[in-house]
Amino acid sequence: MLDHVIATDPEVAQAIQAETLRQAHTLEMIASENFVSEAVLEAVGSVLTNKYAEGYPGRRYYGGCEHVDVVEELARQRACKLFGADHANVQPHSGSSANIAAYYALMQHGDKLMALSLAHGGHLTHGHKVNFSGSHFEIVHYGVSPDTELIDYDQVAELARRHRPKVLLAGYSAYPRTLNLEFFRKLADEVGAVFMVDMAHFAGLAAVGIHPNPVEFADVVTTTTHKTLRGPRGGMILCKEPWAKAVDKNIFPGYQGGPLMHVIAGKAVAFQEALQPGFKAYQEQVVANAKALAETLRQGGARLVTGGTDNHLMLVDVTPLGLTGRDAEAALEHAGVTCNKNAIPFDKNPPAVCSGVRLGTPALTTRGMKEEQMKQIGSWIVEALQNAQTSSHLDKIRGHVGELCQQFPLYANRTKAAVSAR
Ligand code: DSN
Repeated sequence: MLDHVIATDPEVAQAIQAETLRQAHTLEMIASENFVSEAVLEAVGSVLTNKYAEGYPGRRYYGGCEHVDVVEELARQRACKLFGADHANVQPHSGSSANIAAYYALMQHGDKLMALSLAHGGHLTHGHKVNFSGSHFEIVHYGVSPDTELIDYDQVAELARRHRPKVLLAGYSAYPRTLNLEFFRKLADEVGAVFMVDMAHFAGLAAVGIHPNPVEFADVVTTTTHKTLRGPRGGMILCKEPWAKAVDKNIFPGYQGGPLMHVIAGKAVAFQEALQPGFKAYQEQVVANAKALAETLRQGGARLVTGGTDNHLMLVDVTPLGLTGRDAEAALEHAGVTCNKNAIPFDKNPPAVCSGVRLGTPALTTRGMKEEQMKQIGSWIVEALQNAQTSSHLDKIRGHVGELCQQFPLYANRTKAAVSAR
C-alpha cells in the first residue's frame, strides 16, 4: 500500500508502517483523536495536494481551479446542511487558524475576549498568555466552581456584566459536561457581546443533536474537523450571514494563503459520511461508551472530575492513587492505552506534571467497541493505575489489550501490509 514511499524513502515508510501498527495494536483514548474512513484517507492522499487555489470557489487567484471549486463547494454546502448554518468556511488549516480568523472577524487587536481558562478545561487559543490570543486581546477568564467543578455560571454572568467583553466564548478541550448555550446567548445579548462557540471537541455530538447545536445560538462557531466529527485534521468556521464576509476575508487573505485542497476534499467526504443516518448511532455509542467507562472507573475507586461525563470525554484525578498525571499517562502507555495527562481544576501540580488524565471514547467507538469493551478497558485502566510501578503487571495488561485490538481490526489491509513488511 505504500509501495512508492517504500521505494523512494524507506525510512519514512518504516515510520508510517510502525505508526499503522501502533494505531492498530493499542487503545487510542486521546479524547481529541479519531480514525478517519478509508474514503477520507484516499481523498487526503489525492492529487489535490498539487493545486494552488487561493481565493474561494469561482473567485480564485489561479487558473485550473474548476475541479477543486466543485470539491470546496461540496464541503461548504455539506457543512451548512450538517449544522444548519448560513455560511461555512472550510479552509482553516487547524482549529487555531479558525480561531484567530474568527477573533479578527469579530474584534480589533486589544479588544476584550472572555473565555474558559485553560486550567479549568479551556484551550490555549482561548486567551492563554503564551498563545497569540493572550497577547493580542485583553482576556477575562471564567472558570469552574471549586465545589462542583462545573462551569460557574454565576461567575460567568458577574464577570461579563463587569467587563462587558466584545466576544463571549464558550467551548472547551477538557470539560466533561454539556454547555448551557442558551445561558451564554442570553448573557451575550445582555452585555452587548458577540457570542462565539469553539465546538471542536463536541462537533460530532452537536451535528446529531446529542449536544445543543452551537450554530442555533452563536454568531460564529469554530471547530476542528478531526475529533468527534471524524474528518481529516483541519478546521472550519460556521457563521450567520452578516459575519460571512469578515470571516472569509480573515481566513484568506488575512491569515492563510493557499488552502489545502486535498484536506478540503477529505472534509467534504467526512461531512457526507456525517450526513448519513449511521453517524447519529455512532455518536450515541460514543456517549454510551463514555458513560460505561466512567462508571467502571468510578466503581474501581477513581475520582472523576465533576463526578462523571455527559459527552465523549472524562477527566480522571489520579492523585488519590498516589500518582501524577505524568506518571499515569506513562503507566497507561506501557499498558497499551494511549491518553494524555491533563490538568484538573485547581491543580496543585505544574502543567508538565499535572494531576489528571483525560480519556475519550470517539476512536475506540469507531473501531466498533461498545459498553462491554469499555467495562473491560476500564478495569484494565484501574489495574494499571494501581500497579503503575510494576512493569510486569503493565506488560500483562498490554497483552490483553493486544488481544482485544485483534478483535476490532483497524485499517485491515494497511495493517496486514505493515505486518508483512516487518
Ligand atoms: N489539542 C486539542 C485537544 O487535545 O483537545 C485541542 O485542540
